Amino acid sequence: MKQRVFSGIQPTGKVTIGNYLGAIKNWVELQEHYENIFCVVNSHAITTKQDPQILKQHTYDMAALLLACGIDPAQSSLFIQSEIDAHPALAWILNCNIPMGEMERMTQFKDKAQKNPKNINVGLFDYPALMASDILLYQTDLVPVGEDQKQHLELARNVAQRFNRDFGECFKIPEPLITKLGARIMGLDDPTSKMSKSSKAQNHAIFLLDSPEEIEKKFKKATTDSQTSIVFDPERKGVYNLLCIYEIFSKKTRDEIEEEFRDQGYGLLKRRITEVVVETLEPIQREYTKIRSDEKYLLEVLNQGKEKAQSIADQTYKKAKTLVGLI
Ligand code: AQP
Repeated sequence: MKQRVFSGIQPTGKVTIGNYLGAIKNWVELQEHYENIFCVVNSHAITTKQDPQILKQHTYDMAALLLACGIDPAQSSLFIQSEIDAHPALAWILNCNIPMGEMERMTQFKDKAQKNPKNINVGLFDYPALMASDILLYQTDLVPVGEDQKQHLELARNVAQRFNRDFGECFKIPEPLITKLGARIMGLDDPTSKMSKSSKAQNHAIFLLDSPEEIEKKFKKATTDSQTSIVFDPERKGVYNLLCIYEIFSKKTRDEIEEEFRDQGYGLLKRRITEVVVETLEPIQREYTKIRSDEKYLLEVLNQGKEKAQSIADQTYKKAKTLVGLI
């Protein structure tokens, strides 16, 4: 029996190379080793302001893009979170078993609240309970997590352990799946902040569906510094970020890269990054256009994913409901 992996991504904007390198690429590479459940977490997306029509479109775009990146429906179930009612239903039961203090410690809420001061809603605060529900519903063994999600996974583990102790065995306790190259990609305009799909800043992110001209323009404008050497120095945030992006896309070692750019300027570095990113994204973009124009195929894949996911989710939810005495 393969171990089960669960992961999700929010359709909150156009997918960035940060999402690709930090999450999607790893999902694709891992998928043959595990039983995989991947979810477009659109219910999480509404914790920040969304235009309903655009959200709907981004949800299907995201599903098509995941397939274009290599998520294989024969190996992985892919579905849309809001299509399975057990997600918010279990989140409610979990809510009633999470102490306020534990939830208040979640640092991502503080970050997101700072970024959205006009819309600090209860859902944003409660996001980790819905995420715990997503994971626990599927009796998940492993969750691929980046640095910023570690705390949420810990909360999911805590609530599962408490629930099993207080009401009886119900949930598998999920473990983090730490991947080697889970790089955190920073904004090209500001290398001190994470590259994010919902950022509105110009030249902040490279999107997976950007044209070669857009990619070239954004890398050209990327923040560097006034030094001359091109070396992996985390203190020189702009250059370090570009080198990390180049490292993953080019699959070269750090020594090879430093050798390649010895006595060279940032112009060459930016040209080489542009080349390798354009070359990598080109087949993904071609595949995306094909999949996105075949609505029937996309809906078939999502339905098939939903059916498989629903049968597991319903079983877990029913058990949790019975254990707490709900009819
Ligand atoms: N810059 C990044 N570098 C590496 N990994 C990243 N991820 C996101 N940004 C980077 C990873 O992508 C996955 C999907 O994340 P999400 O959609 O659930 O939300 P997020 O982490 O909040 O992603 P964004 O792009 O920053 O979205 P918004 O702008 O809506 O907040 C996660 O595995 C995440 O680690």
